[in-house]
Parts: sequence; structure tokens; C-alpha cells
Amino acid sequence: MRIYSLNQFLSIGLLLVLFLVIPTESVKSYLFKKCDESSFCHRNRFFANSIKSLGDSNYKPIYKIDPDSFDIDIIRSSFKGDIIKTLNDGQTEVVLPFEVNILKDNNIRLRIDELNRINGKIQVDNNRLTKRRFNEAYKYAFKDNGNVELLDKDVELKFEKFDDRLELTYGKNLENCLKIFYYPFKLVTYLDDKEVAVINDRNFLNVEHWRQRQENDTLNLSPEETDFNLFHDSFKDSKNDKLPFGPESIGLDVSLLQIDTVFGLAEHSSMNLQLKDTSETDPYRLFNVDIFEYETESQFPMYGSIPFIMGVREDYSVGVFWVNGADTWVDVNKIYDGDDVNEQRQQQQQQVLSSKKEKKTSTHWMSENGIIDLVIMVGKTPSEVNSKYGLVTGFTKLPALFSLGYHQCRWNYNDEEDVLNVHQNFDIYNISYDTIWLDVEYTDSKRYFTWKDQLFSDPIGMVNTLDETGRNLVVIIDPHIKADYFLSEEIEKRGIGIANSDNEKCYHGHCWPGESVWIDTFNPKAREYWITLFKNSTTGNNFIGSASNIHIWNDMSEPSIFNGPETSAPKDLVHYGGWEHRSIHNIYGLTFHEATYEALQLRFANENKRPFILTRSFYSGSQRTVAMWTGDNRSKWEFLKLSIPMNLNQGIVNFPFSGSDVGGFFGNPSKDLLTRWYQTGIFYPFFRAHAHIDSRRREPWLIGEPYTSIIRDLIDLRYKLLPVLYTAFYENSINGLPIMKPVFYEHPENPETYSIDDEFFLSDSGLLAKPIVEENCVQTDIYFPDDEIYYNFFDYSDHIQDGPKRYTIDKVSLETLPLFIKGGNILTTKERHRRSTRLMKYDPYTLTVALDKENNFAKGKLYIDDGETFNHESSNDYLIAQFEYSNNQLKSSIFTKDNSNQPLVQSLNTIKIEKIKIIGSKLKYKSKKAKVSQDGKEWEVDLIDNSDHYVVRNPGVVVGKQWIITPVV
Ligand code: MIG
Repeated sequence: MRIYSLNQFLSIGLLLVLFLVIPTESVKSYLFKKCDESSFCHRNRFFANSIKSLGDSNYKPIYKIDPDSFDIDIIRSSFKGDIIKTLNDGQTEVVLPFEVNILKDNNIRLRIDELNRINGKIQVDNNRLTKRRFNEAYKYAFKDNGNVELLDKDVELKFEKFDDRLELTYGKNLENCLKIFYYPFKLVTYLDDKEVAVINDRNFLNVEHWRQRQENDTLNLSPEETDFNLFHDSFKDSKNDKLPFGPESIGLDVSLLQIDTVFGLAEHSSMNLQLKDTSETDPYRLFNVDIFEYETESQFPMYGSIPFIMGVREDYSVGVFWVNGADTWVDVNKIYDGDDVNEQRQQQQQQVLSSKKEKKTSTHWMSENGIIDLVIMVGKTPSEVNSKYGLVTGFTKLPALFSLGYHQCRWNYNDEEDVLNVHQNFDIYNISYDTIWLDVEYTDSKRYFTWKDQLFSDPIGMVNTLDETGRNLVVIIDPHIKADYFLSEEIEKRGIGIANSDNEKCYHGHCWPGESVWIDTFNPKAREYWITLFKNSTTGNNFIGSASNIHIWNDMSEPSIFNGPETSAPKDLVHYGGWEHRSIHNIYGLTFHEATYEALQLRFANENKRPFILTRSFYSGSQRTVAMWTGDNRSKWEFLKLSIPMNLNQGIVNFPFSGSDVGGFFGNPSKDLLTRWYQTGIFYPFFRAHAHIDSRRREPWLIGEPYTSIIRDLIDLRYKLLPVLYTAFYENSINGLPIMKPVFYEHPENPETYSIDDEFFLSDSGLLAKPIVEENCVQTDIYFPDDEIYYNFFDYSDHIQDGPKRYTIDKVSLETLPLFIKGGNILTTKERHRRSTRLMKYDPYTLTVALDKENNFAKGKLYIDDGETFNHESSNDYLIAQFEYSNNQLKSSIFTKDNSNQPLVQSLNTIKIEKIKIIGSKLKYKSKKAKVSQDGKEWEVDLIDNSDHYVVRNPGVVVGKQWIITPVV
């Protein structure tokens, strides 16, 4: 037998510890439920499969509408009634009240509830729980606290009753129709006489109505049902779940007709933007979890959930929004000529069959509890669906401009000196940046709202130093509160923590600080208290003084609980209002970041400044106030590649202020990988480098030349493009247009664009990027989706296309960034290198006019406000310049709103356009001069022929007023 010395013993111990903390290669999948192990997913899939195998002719649906129950209120566009579920005995009837509404812009909403739960005619052991089904998800997801906008008064809505159905026609030209069939219960929507979507197409509607608890899990079920885990949970740490209501899940299918291309269901990791058929895999799961070490391809849940699917075809698109915040699974089945298609056969069949007449995508939604609440939106294009979804859930507010600059983060910058060193190095190496971040280690033992004094003795001084050059600090504040200081004491005392399953005491669990409690931000009192913690020094708390260049990062808000089931909260914990955690799980993160947003908004009330908040956990509606990032990725090429479809999908689900950790969180990127990651990262709407505490330092100057210079230039490019990016955010804030815009948004009529996952447009600017995400790449190709001309962004060489086509790019080096401007667009940039966005505020603009292939037209838009305050909302202090080149003339028209005396708009009367470049493949002006007019004055400037483009230097015009430039003939 070998005897180990103490030293050896210790080092083996150390190895073991290292083994435990160093990330292993794959997600801890055993921690998370598979559909089979999830009680309600198992039961709903079983139900669907039984109905499928019985076939339409043998299955007798059990849900019908009672036509006599109809209650019609045409003013509120409301159609109410009862759905009757008939039980196995053929007699017992369960009443499920439903309501259909036609919302603004013809969105359709369907809700289904359960009468006995509305009336409280059920018994629950715990009388502190609300007996109803949770029916408030919409209050968090919809804008204005759920105040939905109904159909405009001037839009027509008619209805007609038939023996078997009710028919509604509506819309400006009565172009929409909805038929509500009584038996079997179905809703069919039409656009211009075409059937678009069918709700309950496959009879998967399933409302597990309340029944008395049976400890042995037996109930009188019909053959298509299974009694799997009716009254208990058999999965690992979920075993203690008390399930006070027993089985209460809901399921429903929605078929998208003549569609086999669907997107959405963020957040998932997949190299393909399109959702896949799930008949041979688990359904997609929406359940916010701290998905430690996720993989590049899985149906696993992630940190955030947006239960929204968009189906796309050439002539219209459809959105389905499942307004439920509970644990949710979604099966996606692509069906051709009536046949279910499995994953393997799918591709091959898709080619053969997509040309055939009949195809559809069936989406089967299953949630653990709550009511059925569903919104369907139909639009001619994907962008129209985004805008309709935004009408319901709200658009992204314009972010503070600094937050579109470059963010430097790592876990951790250790102390004040470290922070200020990094800060200084940016200036020494001439690299622009806007924000430096502090991760959890800045606190006194993870007690949020405290500093580790030895390391940060003068945080306010530090923040002020950053401020001198327009830089900001973001600090992390998480929802787990260490159970040993004033904050947890206050939370317990005020009763504003998430409560135990008996709803009596505050729940205690484990997280970074050790034993912790969780603030329940569903509770208005909790929000009120949370706000006080962020107040500036003049009003009390001195955590961050009165600095207004400090913003917040909310992490771990799924919530992540180390000793909880599936690393999250036990589902039977209780929140404000007597709601189980089960009902609101996916919404918790949203309430937490909204509380933080309110807090910062109040903190900055005097300066009227826009708060910046980054969240990891999110739900529909999160887009209104915060940015998100895709969590703990890895320093590997696959993860760089994955980041493109993941961020594109965020745009599709209307939460476009997104990004991924540049460089990868876990591990150490090679120099090439890090450089390429910046190349992609400059296009993330949220652009931040971040790294795990065990990874080596990798600030841009550390990797040396030529990498540092390449990265500096890339960051410069990001800053130059800020006017384009900010205008993209503006567009998104009014109509939901994605910022990183999938190619199919540009040409939905061209199905070849549906499978492009690795290139994208920047909003409607005409910029098309295809960052390189492969190691040792020497050649690549790019798909031009139309027959326009595309100019290389850097050297103006052009590619004239004779139709949509792939184009090969040779001689790719590490410096190569495939970036093109589509002919017909005018870009606005700021070309001077500055240390931060704030220092660019009064810099002049450059215009790049990229003429269309006929060389006679181009247009562009520029949105400007102060980038800092809410004055654009409160006093219209913003301006839109629209540029148009036609008939050999370049024109700027200005749109403002009674605001000529507002400070920003006024300042634009002195900010110049310093350069105009005009690119055209066969452009030849006869003259060497151009005539400029602005403000009733005229003058001449030189028109310089640069062989591949023309330049006007210092045309002398200001950006705030209209002007015209015409070559002298
Ligand atoms: O469990 O705060 O995703 O960005 O650096 C780790 C430390 C907790 C997870 C975040 C990551 C952050 C880290 N946090």
C-alpha cells in the first residue's frame, strides 16, 4: 500500500478541487428535466401522440363551444363564451370560460380560463395561495402594465352567426377574417381569403382541470391521457415539490398553414436560425435557468424566455405569442401533405415536398399552469409582424448612446488601481471605450450595495476619474441577498422576500454569498424599497454617491439557486399575491430588472438621464427597458459562430439590444479567435468583452501586434458607425425592426434567404456584414440576396449582380472583414477617433452615397438626439435628416417637431458635414465643381474625382438644416 505524504495528499485534494471548479466539456444535462421527466410535458405529449395515433376519424374531440353562452361586445371587440370539456364518463362537464378579442392592428387574442378556479370552488391545503389560475402574465409582458389597445374605432368589425360557427370580418378593407368553430373547438384566421393559422387544428387543447388530490396518482382518465406524476414530481431535487393544485397544465396547438419556416422561441443555442422539427427530439423548453456551460446545439432551456414564434413565407408572415410565464415546452412539427416528418427525413423531403401544395408547421405549446392566453399577428412581411408584436409588448426605448460604445468587462477587475490602470491603457494604446465593469468581487463578501473597503477605498473618486473622459462604470447587483446584513434583515422584516411554500417565512437558499434570501420584485413594496437603495448621496444611501455615470448589471435572476431544483427556485415558493413561483417563474427576472430600471430612473431624475441595465434573465417585455447578453459561452470558434444566429434571433423576437461575451467567457481564446471575435462583436447591438475569473487577461493591448492594431481599427469602425447604429435603434424604437437584421427581412419573397444564418444587414441601412467565424479561413463566400450592386465598404470595389447569387471572396486574411454597402443607400458616419462616445457629441459627419446599379438613386436616414436624456421624449429634442440622391442632386430634408429652441437641435445648426463621398460604378461628372445651397445662400465647392468615387470635402453645410448639392453643368 502506498503512503501519501501530507503534501501529496494536499495536492491530490487541490487537483480534485480544480477538477470540480474548472469547467468540464458539457452542460450538466442530468440537472435538467427531459420532457419525459417533466410531469406535464410528458402528459401533454402523451395526449398529443394518442390523438395522432388514433387519427382524425377515430378520435372524438372533448372540447366544444356552447353557442348559447356567447356574449358579444362589439365596442370592446370582445367575444366571450364557454368552452365545455366533457369527461371520460361522457357526462361530467367542466366549464372553461373563453374570450376572443380583436386588438389594434388586427392582432387576435384568445384566453381560456377555468370556471371552478375563478369562483374559488376548489380546495387547497394552503389557504394563503390564490385559488385562481395565474392570469397576469400579460401585465408584465404587455406594454403599459397590460393595457392592451383595442381595434381602432374607425376600423370595421362585423360578425355573423352560423349553426356551426361565428364569423368575424375586420380590418380597414375587411381583409381579415376569423372563424370560431363550435365543435370541435377551433379558431381559423384568414388574410385576404387565405387560411393562415388554425388554433387547435390537431385537437391538442388540454386544460387539466382541478381535481381532488389522489395520493396514488390515480384519476378516472380517458385513454388518451396518462397518470404520470399527477400529484407529485419524481425528478431529483423536484421531489419536495408540494404541487398544491395537482395537475393543472394547459396545452394547445396552433398550425401555421403553407409555412415550413419558423423562427423565434428565444433563448436557445442553435447554429441554425430556423427552428427545427422536434418530432425526434425533446420539444424546445422555455424555463429560465442558469445553464452552466451550454452547448452549441440543444433544445435545453437557457437564461431567458420569449414564447414567440414567427412563421415566414413569401407573401405573408405570422406571429404566435403564448403569454404564459410558467415552465413551457413547445413542439414544432413540420408536416407535408399530411405526413409528420422526422428530423432525418426532413431535409431531403423538404426539398421534394416544399414544392408540393400542402405543408404546415404545427406548434404545440404546453405550460405547467396558468391560463391560456395567446396572441396571433399576421402581417405581409416579417417586419410587419415585429411591429404588431411591439404594439402589444412595447418597443425598445432608445438606449443611452454610451451603451452602444465598447464595454470592457471581466470577472474581475480587482481593485481601484486595476480599474484605473485598464482605463489608462485604453488611452495609452489609443483604443476607444465607454464603460468598464465590476463583477461580484467588488463587494464585501457578495453583499450587494457594499464595497470591499480594502480594495475600493475611494470608489466615488474612481468613478469621477472615469467621468473626466466620458467613461462609465457598471457594477453588478444580483437578486440573492446574503442572509447576514441590513439588507436581508430589511427584506425579512418588511416581508418582501420570496416566501417559503407555506407562504409564512422568507425562503432561504444558497448562492454566491452563501445562505441568501431573494427579493420578491413582484411585490410593489419590494420595488419601493429597492428604489431607495439606489438613491444618491444627497438623499441617504452612499453606495455610489451621486455619480450619474454608474449603471447596473443584473445577473443570476432566473433565479439561479445553487441548491434549488434545476439550479433554480423550488416551484412551490410563494410570491406576492399568493401566486406560486411555478406560475411566474419566467417573469421573475423581468420584474427584477424593471425594479432596477425604476430605481436608476429615479436616481437620475434630476439629470433626466437614461439608465443602462444589463440582464441575463428575461421575458417578453424585457426589451422595453434593458439589454441582454447570451450568458456563459466559451472561448471556442463554434461559440463565435453560434453568437450570430443567437443574436439574430433576439432581433426576430423584438429584443434586439443583445450581445455575446466577446472572446468567450470560459477558457482562453487564441489570438486569432479573439481578433475574429471583435470582428463579429462590433456588430452586436450590445458590444462587451467579458471573461471568467480563471481565464487569462486579454485586454486588447495584451495580445500584441498585429492583433492589437486590428482590434483597435475594428473598435474604431464601431464608433464610426454609431450614427448608423443609433438610427437603427431609433427605427427599432418605433417599429420593432431588428438591428442585426436577418437577410430574409430584406427579401421575404426569396426563400433562399430563410436559411442564411451567418450574414446580416444592419437595420435598413444597406450595410451587409458576413464576419468570418472560422479558424484559418483563407476563402469565404457571401450571398447577395438581390440584383442590386454591392460595394465593398472599405475599397468601394463593386459587385454587380444579375440576380441573387453567392460570391466568393478570395485572399482572406485576419484583417479581412466582408462588409458591403448595398447600392441605393446613404450612410452617415463620424470618422474622427475619440476616446469615448461622449467626446464625439459635437463631431462633424461624413456621408457615403452608394448609388444604385443604375447610378441614379440613393437614400438614407439619420436620427440625432442628445444620446443621454429623455428630452427626445419630453420636449421633442431630436432631429431626423433624410438624404436623397436623385437626378444628379443630393438633398437633405429635415424633420423636427416644434423644437427649434431645444438645446440639442440648436447645436446641430453648427455641426457640419465634413465630407461627402459619392460611389457609383459608372459615375462620371462632367464638371469639377458642385453648387451648394443652404439657408438661402449658394456657393461652389470642388468635386474631386478619386477614380472609383467622388469626394466633396468641407461642403460647408450644417447637419441641422436642409441643403442641396448639385454638380455644376
Ligand atoms: O455563476 O458574477 O453569467 O457573466 O461573470 C457565475 C460572476 C455568476 C455568471 C455570469 C457571468 C459573471 C459570473 N456570473
